[in-house]
Amino acid sequence: MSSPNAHRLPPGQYEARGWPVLHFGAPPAVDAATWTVTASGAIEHPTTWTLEQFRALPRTTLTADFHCVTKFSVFDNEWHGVAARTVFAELQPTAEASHVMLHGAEGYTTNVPLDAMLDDDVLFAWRRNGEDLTVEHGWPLRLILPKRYAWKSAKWLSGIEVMAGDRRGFWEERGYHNDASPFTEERYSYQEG
Ligand SMILES: Nc1nc2c(c(=O)[nH]1)N[C@H]1C(S)=C(S)[C@@H](COP(=O)(O)O)O[C@H]1N2
Ligand SMILES: [Mo]
Repeated sequence: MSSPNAHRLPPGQYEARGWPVLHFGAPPAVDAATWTVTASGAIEHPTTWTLEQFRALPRTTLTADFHCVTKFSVFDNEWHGVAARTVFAELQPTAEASHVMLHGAEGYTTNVPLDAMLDDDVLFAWRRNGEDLTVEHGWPLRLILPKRYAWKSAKWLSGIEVMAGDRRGFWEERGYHNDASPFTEERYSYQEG
């Protein structure tokens, strides 16, 4: 039987009921009052924000699908946060900037090309469907990068490192595809050309 969402389900994925939780290791202890996000590297304006400062940036709400490489997809999530374009307009990447390493708590990292970060559906979010994220889903701040498998959507975001060149993150070093498009099933690094 085909679901009404079959036409936008990437190959090999299924539509999940609810919203599964998935991460490596245990979620960190989160104290929102002392949480900071630090932007560094190939940018004109290195910045450390408290959460309060980050949330004072212009906010946006957008609806997007979520695709995990373990094959579950979650449709029509309404995310609320700050658009990545807004953040990078503040940071002013230098001419050499080409990629971004997102740092989550506990040493998690994932790499994304800068131009993919500047797509109009990318945001740093703390709410979904009108509710604050739970810690297990990445509170107090996570990336949402809808056009890539969800391991790129780092939870518990603590750092935005703009790089002059590419470097592989946690899963990208452990056999996952560097580009991670669900629509062309870029799951594993042995598929890289
Ligand atoms: N910091 C951090 N972020 C992470 C992960 C992780 O292990 N640590 N796992 C990723 C993976 S593989 C997926 S599928 C999504 C899952 O997000 P969810 O638990 O909100 O569904 O978080 C991603 N972000
Ligand atoms: Mo995942």
